[in-house]
Amino acid sequence: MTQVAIRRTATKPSSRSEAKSVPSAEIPRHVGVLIIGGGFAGLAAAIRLTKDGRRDFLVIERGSEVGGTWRDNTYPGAACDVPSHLYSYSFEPNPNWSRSFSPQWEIQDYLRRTAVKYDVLDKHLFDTEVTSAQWDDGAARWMIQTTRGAFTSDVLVSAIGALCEPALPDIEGIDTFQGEIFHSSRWNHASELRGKRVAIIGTGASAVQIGPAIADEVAHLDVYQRTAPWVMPRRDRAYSKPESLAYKHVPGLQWLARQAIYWGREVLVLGFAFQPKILLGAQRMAERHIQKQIEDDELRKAVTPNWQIGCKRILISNDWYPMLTKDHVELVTDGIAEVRENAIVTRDGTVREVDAIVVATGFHVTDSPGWEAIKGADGRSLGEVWRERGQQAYKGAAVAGFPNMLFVVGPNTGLGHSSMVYMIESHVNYLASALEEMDEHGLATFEVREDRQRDYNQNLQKSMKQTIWTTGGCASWYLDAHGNNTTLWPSFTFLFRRLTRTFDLAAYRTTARTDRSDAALTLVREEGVA
Ligand code: N01
Repeated sequence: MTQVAIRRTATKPSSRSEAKSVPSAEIPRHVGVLIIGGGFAGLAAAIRLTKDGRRDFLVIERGSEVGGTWRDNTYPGAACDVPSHLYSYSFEPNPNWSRSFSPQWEIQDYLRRTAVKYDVLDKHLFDTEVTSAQWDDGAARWMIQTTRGAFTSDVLVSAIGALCEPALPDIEGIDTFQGEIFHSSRWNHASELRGKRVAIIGTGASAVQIGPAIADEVAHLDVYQRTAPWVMPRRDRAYSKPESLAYKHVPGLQWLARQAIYWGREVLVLGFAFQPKILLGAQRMAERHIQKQIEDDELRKAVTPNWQIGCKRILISNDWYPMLTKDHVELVTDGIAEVRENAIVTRDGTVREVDAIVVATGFHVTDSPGWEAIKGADGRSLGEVWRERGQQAYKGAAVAGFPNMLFVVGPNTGLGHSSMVYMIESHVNYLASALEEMDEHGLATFEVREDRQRDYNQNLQKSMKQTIWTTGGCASWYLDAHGNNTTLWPSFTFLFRRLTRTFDLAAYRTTARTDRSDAALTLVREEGVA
């Protein structure tokens, strides 16, 4: 089997944030906190540290500007499927969202403006990749190698995110394809699809946005569907000028809108996590969406999933089904057997000639190659540790064996129903609280206790058993190689907020600085402080 290479061409250069980052002459080689990743999570952490008066930090970002997944996913039709009044920072409401579900460029622009406004760009090192991060127990520091030299830090923050490493299909002959081929998150804007025969592999959240956006331009479109997704109507609309003005000038109005969206979505947790039967109403609605938009019985059958709604991410689109009914669009449900120089061949032997292939096959979520680079106290990488027992952390934030390291949204912090920005801000609270505790108690190191991590994850996996993601009869990227859901938070998000409000020192082993002014850090092992 062969694999297609990742094409890294997608990012459109930024007008604003590229202009500013750490001046080369002033790059610090040791910082208090080193943050990997400058997406929604890394930026939130940088802003919080700055607000707390901590300027001894650095954000290392492999892209050329802030934005992470919103910088990378520039494919046609890219937009958020969580309303923007909720999918934005609580401390930075934006009254000017153009519509309820903002397009990618608008979110990216929001992130650029926010980074400028909170004056954190001079703490970012762009176009720099972390190649390894190793905990040094003797020095009580992280030793970080990057493509721009070595750094050390007291605390390491992983704000890498789950949807950044494209998963490429392992299909026979795919690397022999002679036409254009690229992953949805690495869109090649130099490529001209107009008038071409195009194939999309995959029918997930990315594909249902890409398909309708390119269908009318291309000569022919083949959509390769392995598993039919549930698709609901997209209740999107443009905001009027008076509405935006009201959001801007009426105190509390935007906050109220945000609260209404938040609680409207939080109710869904009852169905996802506690009583999946509640979601059957939503499934009937999705079935009616198919009936209304597709007349052909064969096609209706082909797009109707055989698993319960909610088991995988629920997609929203008003133009996916109408697109599939167009004469020049074909939904291919037979599996792909091989790719040739100019064609895709399905298992039934049909050869479909194609000029370009869009690979919309998702991301490495539970097996990210990024975890291989981070090595803990015993020299083993996160990848090695997590391959053994599945990816897990205490409160999604800390991993035993990896001292002084916190995630901003790690394992089991993902959501299927609401805004990840809410989870990000919860974890940023936890990080800020950890740094306060370190200061207050004069700590050199903290490391979560193995038993606390184990108990936390056992309870979490117990809750997971009753969720729709386990009982809904589907295979999804939420599950890892052991069959456990190590990606989603299985409860109400306000409970996660409460859980991460303060750093609970009792769950950690700590060491104190005997002499806080001593740079060499003489360490005294303690058995917990709180
Ligand atoms: O990826 P996916 P995505 N041969 O993993 C198929 C977020 N997101 O990029 O279902 C053939 O969902 C796979 O088939 P199957 C959001 O959280 C948000 O679309 O595994 N097909 C599936 O159909 C989302 O969940 C937004 O059987 C193969 C598709 O490829 C996450 O990103 C927009 C295959 C992959 O779907 C990922 O979405 C976009 C193979 N070898 C993304 N391998 C918004 O906010 C995989 N597939 C709007």
